[in-house]
Amino acid sequence: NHHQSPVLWFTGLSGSGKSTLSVEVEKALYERGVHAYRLDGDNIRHGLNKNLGFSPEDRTENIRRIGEVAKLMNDAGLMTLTAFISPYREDRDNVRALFNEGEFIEVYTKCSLEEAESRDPKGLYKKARSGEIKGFTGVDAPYEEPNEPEIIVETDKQSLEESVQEVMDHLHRIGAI
Ligand code: GGZ
Repeated sequence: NHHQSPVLWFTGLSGSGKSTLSVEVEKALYERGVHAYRLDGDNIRHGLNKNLGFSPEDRTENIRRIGEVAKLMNDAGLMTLTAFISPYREDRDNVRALFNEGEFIEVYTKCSLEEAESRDPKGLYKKARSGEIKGFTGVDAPYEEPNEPEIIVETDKQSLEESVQEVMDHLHRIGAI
């Protein structure tokens, strides 16, 4: 029953700004002396989960493992940030259930498909539209919006700075920082 740091679970479409925002929030936390660690595709999908692809089953397993890792890091006392599409509501809710009330903070990086697709930093939407990639989230695979996320940032309407501030304000409000 000691004080627990929360996990910030960023969810949203590819190109919605999960990584960008989580990196900036991690920086803002660092500047305040908060020990945080970020899980993203680079350190998870290339390592622990490199045997997983993008089928519905593999995405579910991806999110399950990330949830368990986030739980371990949280037990170790770190504030944990995760940046994965996590397209299925049930998978996110299963992760939420690993944590105490208030410790799981779902951050929805809400962004229209049109905007996310126009950003297309890696050209993946283009490949999905041409059929080169099958089962791409938002094109021919689902994204289930959170019903009651703790935080919604509208990355196609607000600036990155505003979004960072919104997350930091929330953490302040709940006494996490
Ligand atoms: C969605 C895919 C796919 C498919 C490869 N669908 O923009 P990115 O490149 O950097 O982010 C996407 C990333 C998604 O991996 P996650 O682990 O976050 O997905 S999930 O939570 O659904 O398991 C994208 C790239 O991997 N990518 N193929 N078919 N995104």
